Amino acid sequence: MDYLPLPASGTTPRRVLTIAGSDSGGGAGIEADLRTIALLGVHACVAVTAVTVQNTLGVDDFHAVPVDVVAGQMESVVTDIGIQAAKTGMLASADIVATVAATWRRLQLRVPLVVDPVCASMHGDPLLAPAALDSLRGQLFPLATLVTPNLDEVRLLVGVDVVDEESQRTAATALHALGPRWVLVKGGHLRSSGRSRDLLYDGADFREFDAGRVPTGNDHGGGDTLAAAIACALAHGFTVPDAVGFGKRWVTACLRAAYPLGHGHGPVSPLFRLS
Ligand code: PXL
Repeated sequence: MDYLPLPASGTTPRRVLTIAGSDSGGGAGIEADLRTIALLGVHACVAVTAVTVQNTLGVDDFHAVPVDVVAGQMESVVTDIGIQAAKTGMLASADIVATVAATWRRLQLRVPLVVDPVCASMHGDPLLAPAALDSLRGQLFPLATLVTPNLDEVRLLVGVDVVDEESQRTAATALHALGPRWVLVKGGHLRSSGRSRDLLYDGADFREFDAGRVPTGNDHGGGDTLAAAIACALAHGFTVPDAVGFGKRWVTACLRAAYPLGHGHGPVSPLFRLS
């Protein structure tokens, strides 16, 4: 596959800020973001929102980081290091969602923002308080360059049950009305299809991104990996459709390289890049 340009040794790479939660099992969340961002030759900065107590079998607990510490991490990074793109993952609470949105506005950030509206783990463990959905829709979505919900998140956010291409378009239209510049409705959880079809919408045109489904039980961190790769491509100045195309090829390669871990679901893996 094609890759992003690598920085010459000793030169400052592009920087992406990930605003997300930590997964102690190292499969998803910030840990997945860091692997992808590093292996794409981009420098990752982080604003940790929550610390989860988690292994491959599920999330047992989490501790949300105080909102002033979340805002402080964002401000500290952008005022010194500077970023060319950002992404959000697990935001845990309505207060954290509101803080991230208010801080983004206060710092007058003009770089692309990818919002992965993480609501639950693949095991169904909640990672976002239900009361935070309003803040996500009303405060963060209008700031987003791109939102990347899976089908469960689509149902929670706009109440549309995606079962086919028509309902996928209905969902994309409803999500776009909430204010993001672009919407990517990921079809990967449509189990009936042998393909993984994601639909990108900018309020005018629908674009499809299609890949063969990779049959693996080890797909932990797939959504995080996709959004992180898209953010890296946007940091390099790609258009949103080109960045989404790149991210889709990257996550498909990471799914093919996924490995078993622990007693549950192993992670998708960008480590193939090292061989
Ligand atoms: O994959 C979504 C996700 C994001 N962030 C954290 C997670 C998960 C899924 O489990 O634990 C911290």
